[in-house]
Amino acid sequence: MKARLFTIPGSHPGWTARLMLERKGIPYSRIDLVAVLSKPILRAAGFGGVTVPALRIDGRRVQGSRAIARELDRLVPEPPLFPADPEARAKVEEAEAWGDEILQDVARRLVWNRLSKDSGPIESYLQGARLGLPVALAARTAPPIAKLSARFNEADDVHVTADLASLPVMLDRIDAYIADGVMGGTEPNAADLQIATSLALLMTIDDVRPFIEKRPCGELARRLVPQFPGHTPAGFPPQWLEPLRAQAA
Ligand SMILES: N[C@@H](CCC(=O)N[C@@H](CS)C(=O)NCC(=O)O)C(=O)O
Repeated sequence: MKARLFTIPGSHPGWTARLMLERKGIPYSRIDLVAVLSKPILRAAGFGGVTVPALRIDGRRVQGSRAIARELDRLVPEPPLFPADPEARAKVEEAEAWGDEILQDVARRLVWNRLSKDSGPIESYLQGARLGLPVALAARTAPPIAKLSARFNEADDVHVTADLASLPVMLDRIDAYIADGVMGGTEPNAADLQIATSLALLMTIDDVRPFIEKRPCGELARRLVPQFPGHTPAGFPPQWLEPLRAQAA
């Protein structure tokens, strides 16, 4: 089976796809793209959409972390990414969809907001990337890319303040998935791999990591995605973090 994964360094759903391919034992080549520039390249590669992860596998094109999960399960059923029991599967699918549609965006906005104001840390997100040019050189393109990405992803201060205010409830929700056995089993499922990578990205932000790392969800993310790159030093205005502090108190 031939597989080629198109991703962006530090893309959390890109890491979800990588982890799923690795879990299935499918050998693949990886093309790392620069954010924003990725869009025309994906089009030129024949994909219908403009986001990563995008996968060519066995001559087919599959785009989106959830579609990829299902295609991989179809092609290589073992180990499964979804439970066989329909009720258990529905719960995993609900958690996975929430991770994809809600949590992913929060993690993306928080990081792009910080990087659009200080692009220095971008180089740390490029560690291990296969961009076809030296990381230090690629990092020089960072300031305009970070600003455009922040704009495309609505990573403005208003959205990010609201995201930080809603994060305590989101973390409770993930810990509840773990307590209920929807996530956190010995064999990671599609919801584990979807949500853990967003948590891993969130934990690259020094302002946010202390509020996640010791919780069950933080421990799960560390176990499933120990190698996630990137480090953004503290920089959010302290009052934005008040909801997280209040929950931790
Ligand atoms: N929720 C979708 C969307 C993924 C998504 O938005 N990916 C981002 C990177 S994390 C992207 O490709 N952005 C385009 C860009 O940065 O230019 C999925 O899980 O596949």
